[in-house]
Amino acid sequence: MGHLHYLQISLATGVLWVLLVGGMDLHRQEKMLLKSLGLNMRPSPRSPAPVPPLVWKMFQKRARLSPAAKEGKGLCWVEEFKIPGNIIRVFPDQGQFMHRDEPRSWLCLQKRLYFNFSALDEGEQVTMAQLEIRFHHNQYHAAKPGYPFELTLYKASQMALWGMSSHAYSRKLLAEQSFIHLYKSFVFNLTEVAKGWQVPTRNLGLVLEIGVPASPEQQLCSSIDSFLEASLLVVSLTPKDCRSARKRRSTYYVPAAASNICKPRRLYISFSDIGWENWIIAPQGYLANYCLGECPFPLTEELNSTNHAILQTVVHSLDPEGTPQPCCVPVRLSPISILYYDNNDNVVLRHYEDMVVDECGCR
Ligand SMILES: *[C@@H]1O[C@H](CO)[C@@H](O)[C@H](O)[C@H]1NC(C)=O
Ligand SMILES: *[C@@H]1O[C@H](CO)[C@@H](O)[C@H](O)[C@H]1NC(C)=O
Ligand SMILES: CC(=O)N[C@H]1CO[C@H](CO)[C@@H](O)[C@@H]1O
Repeated sequence: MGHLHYLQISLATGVLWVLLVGGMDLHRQEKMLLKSLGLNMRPSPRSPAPVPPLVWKMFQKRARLSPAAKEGKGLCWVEEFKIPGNIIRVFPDQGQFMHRDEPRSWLCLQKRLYFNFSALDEGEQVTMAQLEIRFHHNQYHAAKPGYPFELTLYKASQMALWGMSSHAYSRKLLAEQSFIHLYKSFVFNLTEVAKGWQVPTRNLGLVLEIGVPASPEQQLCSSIDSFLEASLLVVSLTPKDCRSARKRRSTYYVPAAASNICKPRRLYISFSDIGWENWIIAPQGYLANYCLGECPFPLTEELNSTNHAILQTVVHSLDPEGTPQPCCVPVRLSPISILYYDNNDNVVLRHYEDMVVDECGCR
């Protein structure tokens, strides 16, 4: 049997053992790791939407942050919107077009917008939600000057039963906007509305209407619905993963000569090696490192030991058979950000604590 090699990653939710080489129950290990990442199973994206450019930019900016910047407000603060948050999700719209059975001929389209919030954990606090409505078509203009499109957005507050007309359930006006050109994209602040959607029964989505009220005929509409796309960008905060002002020690200086001594070693974890490349968008892997080395007697200051570890080395030096040396373990870890698709094909940018070993010590 080969040599077993374990990497210990302690995440905010607990301590996990990831099996790198060897024959343990990989499936169970993977489940534990996924759970600590907030997922109940390994996502397998079916029709994932492309990552919005804004989210890419946010990821790249976070990847470039220095360790010191990450430790400050760093990864639990969204500088782009100046709000707290460690998880950024983009929910694709899952609503259906509605049947227009009323004689409002100027109405071009009526659509339900629905964003499935089941991916949000109980402990998460929504700090921002922004709806974006885009039109792919960039040529189309309202047929005649003086006939602008009118976009109206409602919050649905009672279930619309199949076949009911749009007025058979209650809805609350959220926003109105008129526009001439279809190539514009519109952004609406839905923070307050989305906060209520964490209770699934209260999330009945939105109703979007677009029409040309000034015109009596419908031909001005063209096929506006075929190039409509909506998504909701939601920022949330899990306070347990954002303990502020965590005490961290200065970087561990490792003398080059003492190669046998406990210190961080390079370990690059590639997500494709663990079969996660189809749902983790970026990074493809990262430098996780691990701790390895001896904790010999006498323990020097650089090894940053506990009093207990110092006493243990003393006892070990007297009785090497009966008492082992202290262990070389991570004493300082730093976070990374991961961009991935979750089980609902949402794009998620999330901050994870304690993913990289920066410093080792004898414990
Ligand atoms: C939301 O997503 C969850 C998990 O994928 C699913 O079980 C649930 O049925 C969805 N809800 C709606 C209303 O589509
Ligand atoms: C969005 O709305 C929330 C709550 O109404 C408000 O606190 C916040 O400042 C708004 N954000 C922007 C960018 O306008
Ligand atoms: C080398 C090293 O990291 N030393 C640290 C050990 O711990 C003390 C007290 O926590 C720090 O002041 C040292 O910098």
